[in-house]
Amino acid sequence: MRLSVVCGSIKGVRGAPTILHLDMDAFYASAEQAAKPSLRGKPVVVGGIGPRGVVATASYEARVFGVRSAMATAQARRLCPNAAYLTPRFTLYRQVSEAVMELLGRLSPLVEPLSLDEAFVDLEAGGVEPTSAAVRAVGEQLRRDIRAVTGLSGSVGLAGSKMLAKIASEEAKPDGLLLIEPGTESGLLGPMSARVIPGVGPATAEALRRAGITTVAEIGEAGEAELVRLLGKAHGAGLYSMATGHDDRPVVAERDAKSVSVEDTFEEDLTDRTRVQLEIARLADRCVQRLRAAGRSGRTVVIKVRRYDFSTLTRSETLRGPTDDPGVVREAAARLIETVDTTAGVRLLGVGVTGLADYTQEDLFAQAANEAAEALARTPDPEDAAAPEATGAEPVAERPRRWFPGLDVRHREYGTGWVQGSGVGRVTVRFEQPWSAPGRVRTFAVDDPALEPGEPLPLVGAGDQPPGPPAEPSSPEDGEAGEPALPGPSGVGSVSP
Ligand code: TTP
Ligand code: MG
Ligand code: MG
Repeated sequence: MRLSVVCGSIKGVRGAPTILHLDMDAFYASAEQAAKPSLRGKPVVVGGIGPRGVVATASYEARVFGVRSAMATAQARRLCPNAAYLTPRFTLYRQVSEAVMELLGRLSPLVEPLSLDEAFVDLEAGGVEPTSAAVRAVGEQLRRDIRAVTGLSGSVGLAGSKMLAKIASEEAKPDGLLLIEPGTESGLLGPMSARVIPGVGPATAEALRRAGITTVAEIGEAGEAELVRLLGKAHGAGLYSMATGHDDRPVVAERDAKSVSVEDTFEEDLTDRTRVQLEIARLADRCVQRLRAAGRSGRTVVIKVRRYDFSTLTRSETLRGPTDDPGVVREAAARLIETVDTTAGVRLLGVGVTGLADYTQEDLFAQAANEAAEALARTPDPEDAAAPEATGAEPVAERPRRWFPGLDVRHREYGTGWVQGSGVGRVTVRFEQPWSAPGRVRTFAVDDPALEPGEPLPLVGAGDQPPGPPAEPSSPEDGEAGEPALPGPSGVGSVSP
């Protein structure tokens, strides 16, 4: 059996390619190259720089050497020893992300961010004429606007469904646009790896491969019954319908999100039970902060635990009614973590609330019962700067200043620059700005009083801004090192549908 297609078009897909998917190219690394003229055109790796660090992303120049997201930084260093290894600067990435999302918001009221660098936009809801020519023009203009406002490139996919639009932007990378003309979907998709279908991870791909299925076309040809037999009812049926293009998932604006979650990866595995409980309580509080910020409440509390061996599990508990009470969420999360064996070590913990509602049915009994516990458990400072974070940049608040590579600095005499490296009591700084020519390097003692942490400089629109002498001093706590969870494609620290 072939794909369920007539003349190559697919059911469950719009007649016009009015769903736009944008994804920024090598996002963190491109932002670093835009900020640091000496790194343009060179391999750059952004991520945890500690011994247990993991690569967040690599510039396309570093990818040539095989460096990839989620790879151990130690392995990346072996593959590409000459790359610049930089600590993430989330403040900057968030600023760029906000500017990009603002541009998307001008196209349509229906914008669904998936991560800092990625979103779906429903152009039809934005009143764009549903023709290929019109949506292509909007996509090209968007790419120019993003370049002008942020200095960075993003790739755009345009298609009649979310799945196809995302595949299109991936195909268009880097710095491109691909529009999938209605009617050509199955021809394009058929030969692609089954892995392009959402929900086909390594395990599913392996199960399919053992049954001789490696391409999207072969999923369609296998038929629904065979897929259900291989993968179970829900997964098999869902996969079959995606692979045959039945993807009518709507673009959902952020306010309609179905869950809120936060998570933290720890630089060192947690083995101490009390510490695990404390971190879960902290995450529950942060999760509720996000929930409240979104004006929502939820009924199901979920925890996520990734163990030392990367095995990941979730546990959930559904309450009698929706809540946004930190005590209730913290209690549920505490009960859930009790059911998980963490003795061998925990890499990552997460807390989420799903089943969101716009209102709160106050659970007065639970609230009363939890008041005392809440008072006990409340940490003096919920934004505790000692909270671990995802990248290997360790907290600096209570220790002597450490100069992580990539971070901004100001020197009383030489102005603004960034840390190129440090060790044996010395720190090397390159003095350059986003708008300057590649700058010179100078070395200082780590405790040089003329040197202090700086702020990210704007990437564009500051051409006439002189590097200037330092203004007011900023404390290390303002830097990236105390940032919370890394927002990423996995929904880390994000509001996700
Ligand atoms: P991606 O969009 O997946 O990757 P990218 O933008 O770096 O490169 P591409 O051109 O292929 O889109 O992720 C966006 C950012 O999210 C990325 O720059 C860094 C961060 N990230 C992580 O921190 N960890 C990860 O495992 C991944 C995949 C991304
Ligand atoms: Mg990207
Ligand atoms: Mg992305």
